[in-house]
Amino acid sequence: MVTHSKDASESSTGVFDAPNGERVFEAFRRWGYLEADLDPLGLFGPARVPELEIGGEIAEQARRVYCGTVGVEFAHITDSERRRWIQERMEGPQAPVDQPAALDQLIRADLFELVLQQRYIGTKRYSLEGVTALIPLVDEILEVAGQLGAIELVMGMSHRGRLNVIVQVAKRSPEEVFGGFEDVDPRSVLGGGDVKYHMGATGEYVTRTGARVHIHLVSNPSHLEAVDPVTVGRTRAKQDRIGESGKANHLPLLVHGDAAFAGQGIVAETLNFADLPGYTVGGTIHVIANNLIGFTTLPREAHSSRFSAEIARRQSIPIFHVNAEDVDAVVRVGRMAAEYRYQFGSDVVVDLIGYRRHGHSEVDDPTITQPLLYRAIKDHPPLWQIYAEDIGAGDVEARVRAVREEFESGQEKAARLTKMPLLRELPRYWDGFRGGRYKAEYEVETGISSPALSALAEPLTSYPADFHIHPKVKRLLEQRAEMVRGKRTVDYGMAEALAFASLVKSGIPVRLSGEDSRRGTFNQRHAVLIDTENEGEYMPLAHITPNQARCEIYDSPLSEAGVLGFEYGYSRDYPEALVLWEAQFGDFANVAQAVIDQFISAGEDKWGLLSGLVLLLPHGYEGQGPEHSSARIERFLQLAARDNFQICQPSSSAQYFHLLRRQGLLQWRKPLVVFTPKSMLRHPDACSPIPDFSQPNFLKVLPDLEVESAQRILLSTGKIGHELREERKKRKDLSTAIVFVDQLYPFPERELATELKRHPEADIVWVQEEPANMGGLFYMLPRLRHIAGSRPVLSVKRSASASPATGSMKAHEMEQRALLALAFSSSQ
Ligand SMILES: Cc1ncc(C[n+]2csc(CCOP(=O)(O)OP(=O)(O)O)c2C)c(N)n1
Ligand SMILES: [Mg+2]
Repeated sequence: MVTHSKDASESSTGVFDAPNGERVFEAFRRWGYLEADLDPLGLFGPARVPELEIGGEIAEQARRVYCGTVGVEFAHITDSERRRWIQERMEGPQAPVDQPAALDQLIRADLFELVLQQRYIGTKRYSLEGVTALIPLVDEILEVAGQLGAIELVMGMSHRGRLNVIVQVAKRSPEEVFGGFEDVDPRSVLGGGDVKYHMGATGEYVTRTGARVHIHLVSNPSHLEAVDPVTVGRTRAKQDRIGESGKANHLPLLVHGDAAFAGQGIVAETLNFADLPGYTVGGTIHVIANNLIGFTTLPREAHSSRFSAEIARRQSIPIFHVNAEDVDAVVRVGRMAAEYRYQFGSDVVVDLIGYRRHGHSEVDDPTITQPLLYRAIKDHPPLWQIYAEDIGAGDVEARVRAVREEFESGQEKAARLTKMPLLRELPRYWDGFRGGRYKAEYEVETGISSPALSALAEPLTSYPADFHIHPKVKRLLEQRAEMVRGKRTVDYGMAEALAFASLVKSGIPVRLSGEDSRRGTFNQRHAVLIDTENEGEYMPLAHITPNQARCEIYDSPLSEAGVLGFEYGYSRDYPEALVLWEAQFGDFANVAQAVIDQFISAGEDKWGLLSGLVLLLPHGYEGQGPEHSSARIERFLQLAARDNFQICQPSSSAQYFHLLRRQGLLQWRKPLVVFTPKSMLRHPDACSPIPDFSQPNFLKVLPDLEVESAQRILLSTGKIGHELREERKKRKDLSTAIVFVDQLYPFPERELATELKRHPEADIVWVQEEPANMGGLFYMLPRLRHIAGSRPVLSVKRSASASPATGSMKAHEMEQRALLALAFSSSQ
């Protein structure tokens, strides 16, 4: 069991009865980390591993390598070359460490916290003390990465030590960070902004060999680990911008808390991106700033594994546990981790095990919950003192005094600041894009002439002569060709393909990902054709014109929070691209609620950061049950304020086409939530004739020009509007106008007012499929009443309900009939 070699498994006396050198080493390579000396306070005692009860000189040698202050888990890595690489690094000669530099970093890191503590008593800063070795660790990673081609470190981390990292790694001046504590001019951020330990920062790091590495610390919310996929997505976009050398140039580094790493599922989702073609970044370096506590919770209650890092073991990647008080070992692990990442394009985990000097924050008293632990910590010297003694640095007091004075004078300067310092610069590719309030002047024409549409349809419906096409797909492509020739109306699948094709043709890249998005959940997209003989792939959208922009469509892993976070991140660093995430059904978007709430809806307000991400959320009541009916329109409407995003439900394929093009073409960069159809994808009422694609614009409100001076106006959005039209036809009703609200937010007040004026005598009725406590009702009624003046505004909806829809198809149909009947008759 220790080795896979023949003699070991067949030995009748057992592996350990007759140890030879190799077998002994194998045992330590596999189990050594369990007996390693990893905890500075000795509270996390080593495990006893019977397999390692071996005597002799060789065992002692192996023990020195694998049970010292570094414990590496690598026996689970499937590729023997990678295992050998780690083995050689661990067992071979150790690289020298620049000890004076490391000492200086520790002094700076600890003193920074000390000055903050003394000057801003009673404020939270989430001190790094206890894991200050993070700074020399990251320094070494940067040192290596700088030599191997990195021009930027994209870093995601939470609260712990963040301010310290901004000064020691991003190299912002202490004065700028202290400025955040001064809370200068609060009026400038009334109702917006964010706390100082969430704001992003950028800076320049110059390595000891003179390489310059840009540091980008990503803005993050309090929601632990939510920033992980965002950071990886941002990195991927930066890499894609560069092309070939991107993966070497932009290195992602995630710093995790130990409790959060073990507890938050989004960590697993992010780790899972590592080798997926649509998501890989050539390796992320993960560092767990492991203080063996999460707020007041100890590891034994935080994870069912010995180490918080174990979730990473499902992947074929190494985990280096290292005692945060052996600084030389920490630096060496930093070197190995960075070299490994560059050598194999792999993720790697560094578990930096230390302690937490103060309470969770500095206003928290940890002696209430961990009295003994904090008694021990109280007398424990800071790391720079221990290290200075270890390396015989002699008198460091002068250096400590100088650093302290530097920080104190920075603090004094900060106290005189009159404006809150901004710690980051935006990359140039954001030049020219706008956020803030919507202005009509931003609008662009989105229509395309018929000949131009035909020119796009040709490559969209073609494939190489030797491609073995599936008969159903062949038929579909023939139909799509007929749509553009005007023989049949255009469905949503083709409308979307035309929108994407037109954008890539004009140089705007398109990236779409979601579960089963290449074919499409509803068999509607077929963006990638599969050869029936050899499963070869052909993507027509990649063959529109020779110098077109990139079009990428990926089947995502089965994750919402992770994937949506990734795509949000991607959109942050590729504003020129149309970036879309598609939910399998709109319901599932709530699995990513934290990404929606914390980033997509609030990112601009909190951090001034824009995104043009599109969410495609299939929505509609079709009798499929409580799930698969609602994308929760109400939730998005509740989040909408100050034009933070756009919420639309295009009622026809041409409207969908114009909406997508508009999002790709507008300078105004705002997230776009689109409620997309399911049964209506090919429904004749929602399919548009080709001339509609040449109309100039997306219409926020679709007027009803069939009826004049109506007695009743039914306002609705999405599928129900089409059902209302059908019902009207059945009833031969000539006095009811049906108006589609295709853009719910920003509220199309002017357009709706025009429609209400068109029928001045009519009753106004908002009709929705959703129950009374859901859908657009709460949002629409006050707004409609505002523009309706003295005219009554009624509503028709399902009864309020705890779940979105009934589980019975029959009940659904009855409800739907009742809704339609009420829409034409109700007077309440
Ligand atoms: C998703 C989420 N749940 C809960 C919290 C509240 N919270 C903030 S810090 C913290 C403890 C974090 O422990 P750990 O991950 O070990 O990091 P540390 O603070 O020890 O560095 C908790 C529970 C949060 N911020 N995010
Ligand atoms: Mg912790």
